[in-house]
Amino acid sequence: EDGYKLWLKYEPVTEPSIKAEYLKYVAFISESDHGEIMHNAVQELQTGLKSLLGKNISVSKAVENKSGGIVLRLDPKADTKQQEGYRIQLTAGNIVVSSKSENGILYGTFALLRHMQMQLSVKNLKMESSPKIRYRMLNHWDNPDGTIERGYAGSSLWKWYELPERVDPRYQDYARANASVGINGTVLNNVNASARFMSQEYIVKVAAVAKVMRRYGIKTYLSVYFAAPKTLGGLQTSDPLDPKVRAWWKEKVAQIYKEIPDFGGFLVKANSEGEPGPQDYGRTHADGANMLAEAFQPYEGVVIWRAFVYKADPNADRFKAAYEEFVPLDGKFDPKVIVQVKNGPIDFQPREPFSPLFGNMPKTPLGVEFQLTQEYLGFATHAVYEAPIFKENLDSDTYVNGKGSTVAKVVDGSLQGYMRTLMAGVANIGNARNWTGHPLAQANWYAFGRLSWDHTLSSEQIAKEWTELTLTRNKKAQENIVGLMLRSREIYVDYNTPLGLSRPWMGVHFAPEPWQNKGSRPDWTAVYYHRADSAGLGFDRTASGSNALAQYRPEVRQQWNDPDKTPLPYLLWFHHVGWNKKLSSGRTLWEELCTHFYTGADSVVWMQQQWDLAKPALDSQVYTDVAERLKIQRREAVWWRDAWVLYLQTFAKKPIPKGFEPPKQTLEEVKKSVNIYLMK
Ligand code: BDP
Repeated sequence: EDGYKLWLKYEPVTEPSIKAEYLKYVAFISESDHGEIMHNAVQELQTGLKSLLGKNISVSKAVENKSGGIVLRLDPKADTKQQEGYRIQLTAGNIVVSSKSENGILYGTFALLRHMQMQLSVKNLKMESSPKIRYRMLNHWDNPDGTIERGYAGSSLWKWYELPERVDPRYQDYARANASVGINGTVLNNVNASARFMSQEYIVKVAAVAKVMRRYGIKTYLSVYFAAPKTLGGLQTSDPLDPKVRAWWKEKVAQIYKEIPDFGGFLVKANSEGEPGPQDYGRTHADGANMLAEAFQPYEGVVIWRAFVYKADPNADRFKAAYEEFVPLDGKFDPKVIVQVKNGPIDFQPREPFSPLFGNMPKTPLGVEFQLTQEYLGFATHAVYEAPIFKENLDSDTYVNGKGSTVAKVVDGSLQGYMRTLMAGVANIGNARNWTGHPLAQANWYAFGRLSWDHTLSSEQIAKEWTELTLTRNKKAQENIVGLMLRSREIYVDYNTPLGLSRPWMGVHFAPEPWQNKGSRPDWTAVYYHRADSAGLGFDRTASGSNALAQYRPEVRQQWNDPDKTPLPYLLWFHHVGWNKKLSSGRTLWEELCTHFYTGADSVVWMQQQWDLAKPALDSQVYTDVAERLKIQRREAVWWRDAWVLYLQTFAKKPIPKGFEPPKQTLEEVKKSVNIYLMK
């Protein structure tokens, strides 16, 4: 078992009574239309049922009076909330999957197969489901040379040098996997974009990939390099208000649609971390986005404009940057623009408060961007199940329209009436045989897809499903693994950034460097974020500090404004707290920090135990792979803990509290080992 099949393993049904139930519906598969997507739904059913039940099932066109089969019924009047929604129920002795669209039929088919893989009864089968979000997409940070920015699972799936003639069969498996969890869009290239993708040479390569995606209801998007009119087009400028520049983009978009008639649109990172943008010409983000939106007017495509911006101002709080730049632009964006906001105000940290932009741009559709790839979560060696990160963010209450104004309701459009709704996940996929490097990281791809379809699902429910579909049907083993998954994020936070710490690294985002104090700009150091000094630790974001809290509604501010009342997981996000201060736990800050660092690192041993308990029910290759990675995780957790406590001790000037064994290495020794990772 090499993990290639992901959650689509379709292992034979073993429950005799369930198998008997399913066998009542294998006389035929009927399809009412011949579109490519429908055709793939039929194929998926055939493959799935062959494997689940050992039956070859043939396709029949007409169903009149026939029973005992599975009917895929495309019906403009189907009783679903959304175009892409589906309904599955028993009708006249058949299992009928109906939808207004072929895409919906495909999603319904995968839902039915999921149900069967979990060996659930079909006696009273009745499922209706519609996506809560319209654009459910992956963002690949893949470069044209095959490398992946912040990718830890091999090289890019996209083989640009082989395209368009050779189309790797793996693209289809990628598309299947995405469709099976409801994902309907993919951005193929890095947000730090190469202008190459706007050339005719590359557009035809992209078109060849898009052709595969289309058959699974997935639209293809590209990240664009804002200065392309100059670098690729040979114009004097890329100023968005220049008529020649506007004409260039119009022509470019038309050229793309000629090759890719269902092209999804552009994703843009502009004036962020050195990328070019409209501000290079004294224009605003809205000017830039609207120029591109104009080029998309004749088509269905959209412009997704990222709000990930911050300036090199030594006195600024990076936390506030996106809000300060974007809120004044509310109402100025073309309706075809969606602003894509990272879940937190800084940058995909293991725990962040929600971005204050959510809810505060009522006239602009805001999408949320999560990071699946584990840039700040231990790369591919640490097991971190991310659904709790996504859920924590989505369930946060912004209070913008009173209690219950959650981020989820902003993002799904129900709170402020956006039609164009978006959830994006920075992909954790590469060409590793098992797709994600760490076998358990597959669950993050799965969870993202399921939540983009329905954000009300719980982390636990998704973990259970994934474990059952992917790892084992043994209930006891599932409990061990699901337990491990559900605690994994908090354990990681404990040994990495407890109590609201963030960014203990700069260089590689892996080797701990909380002491790092040199950078080309203040917010590219670690000390900028934790602000340790002889008095205490943490970033004062109340009125006495940066006052970032003022960007939230009073009800939210109130939760985080008073250091005595701020929940401990958020404490150091908002307060500079004295080392001796007694916290709500009864411990001083120093004691509390040590407790988290030590408990976190020790809990990895617990994770190892849980994994070992499941061993008899697991495939041996998968067992060993994860067991070995957990060993690395344990070693590195201790390393990170030691780096932090030894460094913070130089400020706190206190012994390691009783009950915890002091680190076996000195601070100098840890620094030396970290430096190895930073060498060229
Ligand atoms: C940061 C990553 C950087 C990305 C950037 C972004 O370190 O590689 O380009 O996010 O999202 O976290 O644009």
